[in-house]
Amino acid sequence: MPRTIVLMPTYDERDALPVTADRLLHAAPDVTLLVIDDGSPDGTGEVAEAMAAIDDRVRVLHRSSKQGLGAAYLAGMRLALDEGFDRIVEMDADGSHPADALPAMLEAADRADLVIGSRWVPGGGIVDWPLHRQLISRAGTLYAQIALGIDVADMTAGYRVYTADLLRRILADEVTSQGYCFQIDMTRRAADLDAVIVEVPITFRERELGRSKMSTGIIGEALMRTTAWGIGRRWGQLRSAAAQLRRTPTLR
Ligand SMILES: Nc1nc2c(ncn2[C@@H]2O[C@H](COP(=O)(O)OP(=O)(O)O)[C@@H](O)[C@H]2O)c(=O)[nH]1
Ligand SMILES: [Mg+2]
Repeated sequence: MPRTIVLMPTYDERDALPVTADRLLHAAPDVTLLVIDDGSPDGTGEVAEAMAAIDDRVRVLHRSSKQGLGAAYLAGMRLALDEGFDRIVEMDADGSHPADALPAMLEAADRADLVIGSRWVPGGGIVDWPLHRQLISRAGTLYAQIALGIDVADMTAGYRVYTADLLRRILADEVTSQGYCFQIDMTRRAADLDAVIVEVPITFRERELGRSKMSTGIIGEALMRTTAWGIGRRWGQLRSAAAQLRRTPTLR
């Protein structure tokens, strides 16, 4: 059986984390849960330690300060690969990602390199999310889809399963995205490596506990980087098409 680790980044999630972890470990009892806490002022790190003390499946990675979601995930991913896990899952700590969808996502990973828990495929959706968040997410993923020319409906999704093999290949290059564009960046890199990407429908729920860390700075970073990546991708496609034309012998 593949060894699976769930990476769960936390920043000020003292109340939400235990509930989310409980649901996860019930839905998927064989996984290891790694909480990656950026020195949360509210004591989430200590809450995670208390969970780890009574459950062998729970581990904690403490980082000194808030360095963004991307950096937290990258630290967790390196640890997961170093320790030989076969499946690496990304999941938010706020309960937005349905734990009961994980078995189906893990099963899908038998036939894919990257499985995305997707809100924007038939059968997927969102519940209780304010309209402005829905619009940001919808517009963001649509813009990324068009700018990058990648056929993934939920490019910014944070509920994912990576196979170790794909993750190792992606991380062979340096990834520097900090905020939510980390997800777009990883999708783009997977597509560039011709990974098989499968979307499994999920219902995403607005958090009931704690508050969102989304900010306009994070949205700005995503917009700027996605635009630059889109231009880079199109330019690369143009150049290889031109090279192809030059190689084609002309008929006389
Ligand atoms: N370690 C760490 N976790 C973070 C950071 N920013 C956000 N998170 C976590 O990432 C997950 C998603 O963040 P959230 O605020 O719910 O974003 P939203 O769902 O887009 O509103 C949650 O588990 C957060 O606690 C960060 O800088 N460091
Ligand atoms: Mg959230």
